[in-house]
Amino acid sequence: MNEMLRLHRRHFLVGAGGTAIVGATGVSVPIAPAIAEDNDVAELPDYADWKDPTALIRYTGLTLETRRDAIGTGVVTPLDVFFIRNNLNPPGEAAVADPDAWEVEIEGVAEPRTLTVGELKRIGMDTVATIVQCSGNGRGFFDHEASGSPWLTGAAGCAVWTGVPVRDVVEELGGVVDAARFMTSTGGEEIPEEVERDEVIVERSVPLEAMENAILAWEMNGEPVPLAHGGPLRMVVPGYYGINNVKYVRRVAFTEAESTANIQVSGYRVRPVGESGAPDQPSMWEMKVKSWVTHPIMNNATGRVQIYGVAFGGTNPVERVDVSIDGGQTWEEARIIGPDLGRYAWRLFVLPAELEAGDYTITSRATDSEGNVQEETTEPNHRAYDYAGWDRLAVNVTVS
Ligand SMILES: Nc1nc2c(c(=O)[nH]1)N[C@H]1C(S)=C(S)[C@@H](COP(=O)(O)O)O[C@H]1N2
Ligand SMILES: [Mo]
Repeated sequence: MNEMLRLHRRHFLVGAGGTAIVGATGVSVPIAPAIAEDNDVAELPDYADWKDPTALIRYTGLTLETRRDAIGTGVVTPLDVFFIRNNLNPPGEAAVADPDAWEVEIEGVAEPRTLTVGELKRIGMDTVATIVQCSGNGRGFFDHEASGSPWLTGAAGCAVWTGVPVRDVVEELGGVVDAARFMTSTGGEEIPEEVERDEVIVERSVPLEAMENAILAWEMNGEPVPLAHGGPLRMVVPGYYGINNVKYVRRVAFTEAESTANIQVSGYRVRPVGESGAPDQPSMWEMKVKSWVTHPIMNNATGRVQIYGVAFGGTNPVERVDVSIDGGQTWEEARIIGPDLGRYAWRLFVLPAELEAGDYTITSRATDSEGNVQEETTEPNHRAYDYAGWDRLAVNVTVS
C-alpha cells in the first residue's frame, strides 16, 4: 500500500506518496490526487436517496461524484451511480408526478408555441448515447485553488437519452427566425424573489449548429428522466459540456444573442488564472478528447491484470487509446471493446498486462478520428475547467 498523504485539498487521501513521474518531455511532474475519499455530507439528498451511496463522493447535497472505480464496464453508466451537479435546488417531486403535462415554451421560430411533453412525444423521436461531463471535472488535479467542487474523474457519465430531435420541433413550428444564431435553453428551477434572475438562472446558449444533434429528452437509460437528472424534460446537446444540457427545461429560444445569464456572460469562460470572465473568452461548449483508467487504481496482486478505462472524443469518435504503465515513457495500444453507441458515447478500452511486484504509474492517452491526441498536461485556467492531461489522470498502483 502506498504511503497515505494528505494534500492541500481537504477531500483527499492520496496514494501518490509525493512521487513524481517523468513525462514524455522528460519533465518531472508531481502526481495530483487520483482517488478521493471522505464524504463532506453524511446523507444522500432526498431527491437522490435512491442512489448507491457507496458509489458516490458526497461534496454537498447538490454535488455528488461517481467514484473512479464505480463507473463500471457496461458502457452506459447506471442511473444509481451517475453523478449529480445542481447549481440550484431542483424543483419539487411534483414536477415529475405527471411528466407528460410539463410545458416548454419554444421561441424564435415562425410559430412560437408552448408544448407539453405529451405533445412533444407525438412530434418525433430519437435515441442518442452521450456523455454528460461537468466543465469542472478534474478540478482536483490542478494546483491552484479554484472555487467549485474538486471533482476528479467522476463528474462524468455516459447515458442513453430518448426524446424528440430539436430540429423536428423546429420544423413543426415553421423553422427558426432568420436572425437566430444561438439555441438558448432555460432551466425550470424556482428563482428566489430577492435574487436577480441573471445572477442565478441556469440558462445556456450554444451555437445554432448544435441544434442539429440536440434532443429534448424525457427518457434516460430507458426510464423517465429522474428529477435528479433534469426530468421531466432535459435539453441534451451531444458532445457539449454538462452545463449546456439544461435540466427541467422550460424554454428553448432561437436567439440572435447569447443569454444574459451570468453563467453565459462571465461563467464557464476559459481564461488565465486571476482574470475575470468575459464574453470574448472561449465558452465551455464542445468537449475535448480525454480518457482515464478505471482499473486498477490502487493496489493489485502480481500477475496478469486487465487494465481498463473509458475514452471519448467530445464531438468526434475516439479512434485509438494507448496505455502506459511507466508514467508515459512507453506506450502500448489498448483494444477498444464493447458496443459502439455512436460518436458521442464513450468507449471502453482494455490492455492485458503481466505485472511483477513494484510501483507502476498507469495512464491512458486517447486519439480521436481527426487525429487530436489527448494532451499530456492541462494548462491552469482560472476556474480549473476540464483537466484532461494524461500526466495527472495517471494512477499510482503498487503491485505486491
Ligand atoms: N436546470 C439546470 N440544468 C443543469 C444544471 C442545473 O443546475 N440546473 N447543472 C448543469 C451542470 S453544471 C451539469 S455538470 C449537468 C449535470 O448533470 P447531471 O446532474 O444529470 O449529472 O447539468 C447541467 N444542467
Ligand atoms: Mo457542471
